[in-house]
Amino acid sequence: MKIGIMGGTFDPIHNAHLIIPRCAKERFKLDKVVFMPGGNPPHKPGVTDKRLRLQMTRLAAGNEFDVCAYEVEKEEYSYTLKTLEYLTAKYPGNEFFFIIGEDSLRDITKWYRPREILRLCTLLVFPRESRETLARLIEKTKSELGGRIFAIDAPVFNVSSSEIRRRVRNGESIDAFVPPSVAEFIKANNLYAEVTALNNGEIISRLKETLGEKRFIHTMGVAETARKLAERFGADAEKAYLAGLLHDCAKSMKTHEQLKKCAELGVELDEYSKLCPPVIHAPLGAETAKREYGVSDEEILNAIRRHTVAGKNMTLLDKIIYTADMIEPSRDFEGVGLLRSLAETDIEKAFFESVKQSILFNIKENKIVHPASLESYNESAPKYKNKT
Ligand code: DND
Repeated sequence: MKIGIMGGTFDPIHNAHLIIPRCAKERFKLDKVVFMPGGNPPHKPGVTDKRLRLQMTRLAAGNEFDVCAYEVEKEEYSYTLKTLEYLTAKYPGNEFFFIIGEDSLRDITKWYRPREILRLCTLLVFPRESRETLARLIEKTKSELGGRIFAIDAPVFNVSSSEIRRRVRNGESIDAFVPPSVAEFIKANNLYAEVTALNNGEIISRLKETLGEKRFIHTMGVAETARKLAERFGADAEKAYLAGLLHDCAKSMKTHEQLKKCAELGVELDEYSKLCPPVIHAPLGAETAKREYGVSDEEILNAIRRHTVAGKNMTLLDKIIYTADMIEPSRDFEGVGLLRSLAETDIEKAFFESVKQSILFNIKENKIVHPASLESYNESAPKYKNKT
């Protein structure tokens, strides 16, 4: 059998994702096409919950296509090579065709072991920019990686998941871009709508009621500063603003209340966090943002989760929230001027110095230094060794 695999994050699935396998099936005489939603895509942090994406994929596929939950059921990163190894072992004697768009092919050299992927399947590629650019890209990729790569001869179909998310956020219709069942699902589950101005307004009113005056002023300062840093350094400014707004949303509770709520909500605390109560509001804040403020974006939730102790492999958004929390206008401590001036031009250095100052402060006060902060410091320190 000739089996097409249509892999994707599908956040959300849209009409191009359906047209592409239809064209591929017809032109390459495939026996069937299976949709493979990615559970934990290595290249896209902060995507919508995998089960919701799987459900949308199933709705869109209807009776026309199969949907395989293999990647969704795994906890590890969804590497295409691993999926193809699984499929070829489980269904021997079949020929596999992996179906992607031109933009995916452009990135494929950065995927996990692309040469081996091309040994296990034929790539079928749908144009995204133009037929001509795709033809050139296919030649270039074949000369770099070898293997069988073919263009699906079809016109460009200009729709993207990010455009759909943008439209939902702005209250615009998505009916022309996704199947009706997917549009209904997005609406029913309130997906992609959390960063609208109205929701931000509601969040601000609620924070005003729950946080004390000083913390509310600090929170607004962090949100505004995070937005500016995101604009300056190329992160998503709306996500930064929302993460800034909610970073301290669980901080007004007393420690015993925070611990009780962590237990109720299943927020796991490591041994150091238990010894160091001021950090608890970060993981609890992420869970509160999710459950009480309706935030589903993992990128935002992670930035909230990591804003007190930092850690290894911080994303740009994580670093922005951490730094904004240190430098927002109402902060006044020795050293804040240096952090503010670094944050004008270099977010990496501003973040590194912020972590360093925080560690030094804790040491000076004989307080526990969470190992995640040290890991974060150690990760960047070699870059700045012997440099002021
Ligand atoms: P995306 O996140 O780009 O999917 O992932 C596509 C596939 O690449 C998935 O199976 C991933 O697991 C795999 N991947 C990516 C990165 C690294 C690795 C694997 C690795 O193993 O290291 P989207 O939901 O955004 O889109 C699905 C597909 O549809 C993509 O190939 C995209 O290019 C294509 N597409 C269009 N093509 C033409 N015109 C349009 C399109 N909209 C989406 N309008």
